[in-house]
Amino acid sequence: APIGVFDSGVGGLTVAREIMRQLPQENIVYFGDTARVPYGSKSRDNIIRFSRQIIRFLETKEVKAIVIACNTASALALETVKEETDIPVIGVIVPGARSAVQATKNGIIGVAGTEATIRSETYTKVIKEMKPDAVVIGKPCPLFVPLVEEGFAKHRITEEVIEIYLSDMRQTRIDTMILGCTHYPLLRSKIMTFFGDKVHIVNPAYETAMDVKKILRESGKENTSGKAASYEFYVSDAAEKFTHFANTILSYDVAATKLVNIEEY
Ligand code: DGN
Repeated sequence: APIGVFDSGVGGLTVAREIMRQLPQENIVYFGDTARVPYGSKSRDNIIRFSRQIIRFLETKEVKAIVIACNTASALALETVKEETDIPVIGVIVPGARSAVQATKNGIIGVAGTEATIRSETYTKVIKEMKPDAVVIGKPCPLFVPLVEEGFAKHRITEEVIEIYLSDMRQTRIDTMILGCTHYPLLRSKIMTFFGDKVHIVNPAYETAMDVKKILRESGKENTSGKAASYEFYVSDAAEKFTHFANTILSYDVAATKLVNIEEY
């Protein structure tokens, strides 16, 4: 059985990529909700409704585990939707928070994410459960998403936007910074340059893939068939644009992406 991975669009491919790297034998069914992206500016009720529909769709693909690659959906919907299915559902927030708590020395942690993720304060709550004396400084950076999607990740305009959003954070004493949105790992090198080497940068995708590995191992559900893994990609709109973007970030060749009417689920 495959692992289901979903996101509001293309960004979750950074998480899928990490699962491909760390679990090269596992099949993946990816769903990107390109018709309804961005989630970062939507209400909690809609993010829960979208996540439910996608989980129902992934259930028809008989997935053995579901990874919510989207930070916004992990922050607002995970707790609700995981109670509604027997399939293990893994979000990116707990793994990202754990990695930051392990890395920080002074306990001051920065989180960049969408409006909805930061407003929900889910990262703050989860970090404080692990480390009650931690100080968490959140910053919404909504323009990062379209910059990445429009191919401006390496452009100097992105450096300016990084400076505008993150200058205040640089004035604080954070020693660890969570890239709390699927797209931000694609800006990692520019963000690292901006902060310099005193700040440790956390990519939650990496820890999430480790968690998936652990859960499959503990439940005896690892794929041991020895066959090469297969990957399927579904979206709710603009399949060709998705395929093109996927091919810029995955080393695997995405030949075609299928369209799904997600409102039917
Ligand atoms: N995938 C979203 C996230 O990780 O929060 C970012 C894209 C969006 O929906 N705004």
